[in-house]
Amino acid sequence: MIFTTGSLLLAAQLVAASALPPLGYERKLLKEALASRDVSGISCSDGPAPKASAPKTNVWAPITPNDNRAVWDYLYDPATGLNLTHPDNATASDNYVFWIDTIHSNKSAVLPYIDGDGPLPPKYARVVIFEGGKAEPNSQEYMVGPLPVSNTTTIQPYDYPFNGGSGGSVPFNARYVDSVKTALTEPLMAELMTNVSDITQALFNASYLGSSNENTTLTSTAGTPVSFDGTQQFRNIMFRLPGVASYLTPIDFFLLINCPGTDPSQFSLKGFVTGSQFYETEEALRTAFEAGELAQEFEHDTESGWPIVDYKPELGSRPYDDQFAPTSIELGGKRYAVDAKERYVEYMGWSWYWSESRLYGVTFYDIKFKGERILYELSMQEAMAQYAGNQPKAANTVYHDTYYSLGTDIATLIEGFDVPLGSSCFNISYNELNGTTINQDAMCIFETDSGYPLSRHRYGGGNTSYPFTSLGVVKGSALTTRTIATVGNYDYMFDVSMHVDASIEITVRASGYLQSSFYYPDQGRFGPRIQQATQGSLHDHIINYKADFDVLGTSNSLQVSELVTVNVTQPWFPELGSFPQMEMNTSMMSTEQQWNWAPNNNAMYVVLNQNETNAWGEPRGYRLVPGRSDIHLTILDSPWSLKNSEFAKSHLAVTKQHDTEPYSNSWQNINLPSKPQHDFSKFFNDESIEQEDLVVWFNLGMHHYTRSEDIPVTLFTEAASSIVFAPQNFFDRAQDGDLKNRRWIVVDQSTEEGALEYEDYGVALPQCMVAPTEPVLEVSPTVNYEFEAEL
Ligand SMILES: *[C@@H]1O[C@H](CO)[C@@H](O)[C@H](O)[C@H]1NC(C)=O
Ligand SMILES: *[C@@H]1O[C@H](CO)[C@@H](O)[C@H](O)[C@H]1NC(C)=O
Ligand SMILES: *[C@@H]1O[C@H](CO)[C@@H](O)[C@H](O)[C@H]1NC(C)=O
Ligand SMILES: *[C@@H]1O[C@H](CO)[C@@H](O)[C@H](O)[C@H]1NC(C)=O
Ligand SMILES: *[C@@H]1O[C@H](CO)[C@@H](O)[C@H](O)[C@H]1NC(C)=O
Ligand SMILES: *[C@@H]1O[C@H](CO)[C@@H](O)[C@H](O)[C@H]1NC(C)=O
Ligand SMILES: *[C@@H]1O[C@H](CO)[C@@H](O)[C@H](O)[C@H]1NC(C)=O
Ligand SMILES: *[C@@H]1O[C@H](CO)[C@@H](O)[C@H](O)[C@H]1NC(C)=O
Ligand SMILES: *[C@@H]1O[C@H](CO)[C@@H](O)[C@H](O)[C@H]1NC(C)=O
Ligand SMILES: *[C@@H]1O[C@H](CO)[C@@H](O)[C@H](O)[C@H]1NC(C)=O
Ligand SMILES: *[C@@H]1O[C@H](CO)[C@@H](O)[C@H](O)[C@H]1NC(C)=O
Ligand SMILES: *[C@@H]1O[C@H](CO)[C@@H](O)[C@H](O)[C@H]1NC(C)=O
Ligand SMILES: [Cu+2]
Repeated sequence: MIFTTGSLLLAAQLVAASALPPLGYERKLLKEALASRDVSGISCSDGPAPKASAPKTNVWAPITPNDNRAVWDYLYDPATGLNLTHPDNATASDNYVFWIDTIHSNKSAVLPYIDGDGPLPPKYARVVIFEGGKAEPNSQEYMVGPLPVSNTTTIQPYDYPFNGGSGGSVPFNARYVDSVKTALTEPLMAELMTNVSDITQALFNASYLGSSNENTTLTSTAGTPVSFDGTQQFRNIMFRLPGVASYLTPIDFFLLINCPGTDPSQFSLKGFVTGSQFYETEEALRTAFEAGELAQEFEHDTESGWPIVDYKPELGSRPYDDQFAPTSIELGGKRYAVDAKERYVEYMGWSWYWSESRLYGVTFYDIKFKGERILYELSMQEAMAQYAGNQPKAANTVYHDTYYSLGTDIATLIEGFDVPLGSSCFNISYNELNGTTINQDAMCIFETDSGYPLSRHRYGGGNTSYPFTSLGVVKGSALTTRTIATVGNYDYMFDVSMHVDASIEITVRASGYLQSSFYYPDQGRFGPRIQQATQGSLHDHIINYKADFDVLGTSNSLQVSELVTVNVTQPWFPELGSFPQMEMNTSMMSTEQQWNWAPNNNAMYVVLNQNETNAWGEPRGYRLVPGRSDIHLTILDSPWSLKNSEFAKSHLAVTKQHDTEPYSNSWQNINLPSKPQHDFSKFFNDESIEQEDLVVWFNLGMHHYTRSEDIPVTLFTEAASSIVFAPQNFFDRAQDGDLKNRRWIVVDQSTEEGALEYEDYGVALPQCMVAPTEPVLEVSPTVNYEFEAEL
């Protein structure tokens, strides 16, 4: 059977393609495949989603490309007095724009607009200017608006979202290490490594002579943090064999330098590390080398192609694997409607808006079910990773991926593989200088079968007083919005799924290359050997999210129902005397706090509105249901993640919503562990959270216990984490009764032939999936099957 020819063609082409395609290759294939798609009535899933019409303008939308260009020109107009240099020509001692994004709109300005006839809130650009030209060089964030640029537009420091004491300002030593700063450190690095190239050549048959030297045979990498409090800057540089998978072929050689400020003459060597020894000078290293103390026992296999994600025939073959694997297809056509212009979706009672940004990727707003608001905002806030190891790179590495503008790394999804055939895909854009870069088809929306029925029950049987067997079963389906951000080595897959029973599931998965270590036989405590000369480095992933609940308005409380064991006596069990039973100890959390899931899940957490009750008088709410791998950071007092990563240190947190607290982290916080620009723990100042506007912050993630199956890349099946928000007395009953995708079957067993009633509510398997040239598939669910056995 042929479903969507173009997609299958695309799939086949991609499987055939080996190695890493040049940038834009998938996009080209996708275009060609879509253009050649045979749409002659073969597939029910052809055709775009029906058009929805958003009730309001999307107030969270990213600033437009025109606004970006106008802001750029406005900033670069000498009249502003910003004294900016174009980035192409900038040195560390110049002022230049680093990036432009969109300012988070104040909720206090948005609600009157979306819920009433308040004015459309003004739009502002978020601008980062690297100000090396100042007497005290720094990086400063600004808000520029209102937009579009007019004579009322102003530029003001964007200070209010950051609580560390310096607002939107970050000291020069802690700002993002861009190509300008890297260029300053490169000469020292090249000279130091050239001076020891005879040693690296002898030990590793490779050397680093400078990034652009034709004879350089090593790549270098240095992570974050590069500073503790902005008064110093260092780089702990690891060297690797080059290639597509250089992350997996590090060598046992590290260069540590100090490089504070803008003046390279102040930069210096801190030392070299190899064989788990620290050499403060070239001389010390050379002495050890000449004494024969630096022999290398293991060597990377650079020949056999093991690190590449292509077909590996040496693993054998599996029966039937030459057939196309089962796939999810929207046979009856799409069951959701989209307003692409306003970034608005409607699905089975749900509605929401989305936006996108350079820092946070795709974010969700005004999530309603059957017209009632559940969440005002749902957004990923930070993707963090912290490593461990007895070598300077692993021991030092903490990543906050907003630092790398995670939203710019969200690229084209491959239909049929990354997302089901026929998914609705949308471009994701970001601003770069005065232009806007489009990542085509980088966010996809698709509905899938849940893989299990939503609900079912079979009742009766036998020839008794109820001589029938009845069975009701409801189909489970969900609409998922998916993006994948490839931030350097890792591919993070972000899913938000709206289920038809009014629950929301948020899932993050990780694949891609491990940041690995050279293999040290005596250091299995940091992970196993996973290749000839590679050790998988132990690390944590913590993905922080913001869930601004508005359960029927902004007056919400957080109810805790703890399971407790109590001794009871019951007069009808005199023989037991006192015996233990469980019951719920229910209370409202009174103040803002960070807390963890209860051991054995012995507590239920519900965000509810005490003033809104269902038909049974119960307060209407949404429960936080733990999913898979709900963890927090293991180390709570590491010098590398001391006070800049407080968001990662508990499973959950709840705060009162403030316009001045839109983010849990700051994207440049990573380089300020002991003097944070923004300290999440300061959110918790004992404000009351009873019938207030609440924000729940939660972490997903994984303790990455590395394994040889992380070669070539980590597998999404295991590296996954999730949470569910499920209605808890929000309705009067389950939200499955009104779904017609169900069957109701009754067999009358009082008669010999077992007369059958089979109700499909008019929703049958469509016939149009069959290609005209293929034999017609006989499926007609409304006929009376002979039911002989029990159902
Ligand atoms: C960079 O500087 C050169 C020399 O001053 C100048 O000609 C050029 O226009 C500048 N480039 C940009 C993008 O401003
Ligand atoms: C403007 O910036 C340059 C560096 O790009 C600096 O040398 C100069 O002093 C600055 N001018 C003023 C007026 O601040
Ligand atoms: C948001 O609210 C804060 C606090 O009232 C205010 O300082 C800021 O200017 C507002 N931001 C925008 C974008 O309107
Ligand atoms: C701003 O521009 C508008 C129209 O473009 C004009 O009417 C108004 O006088 C201007 N205001 C100022 C302060 O220049
Ligand atoms: C590199 O070696 C040369 C020659 O020995 C020496 O003069 C120079 O100081 C060394 N460079 C560094 C950065 O140590
Ligand atoms: C050393 O590396 C070169 C390429 O840089 C390679 O041609 C040569 O075979 C290598 N030697 C050994 C002994 O591996
Ligand atoms: C690279 O090595 C070759 C062969 O040793 C040499 O001729 C050439 O000058 C080297 N290039 C550089 C930039 O050092
Ligand atoms: C962006 O700036 C460059 C100069 O740096 C200019 O050549 C180009 O036309 C500008 N693009 C737009 C869309 O304004
Ligand atoms: C998506 O991006 C492609 C390529 O840049 C462009 O041709 C297309 O018009 C964009 N689609 C929308 C809906 O903007
Ligand atoms: C229940 O009674 C048992 C036996 O007297 C006692 O050990 C236990 O502590 C009691 N548990 C509670 C929760 O009171
Ligand atoms: C919520 O309920 C309390 C007590 O029943 C009442 O005092 C309060 O006015 C109500 N608030 C709202 C916003 O309805
Ligand atoms: C149930 O009872 C009816 C009437 O007594 C009988 O005809 C029938 O065969 C029985 N059915 C089964 C499944 O035993
Ligand atoms: Cu990992």
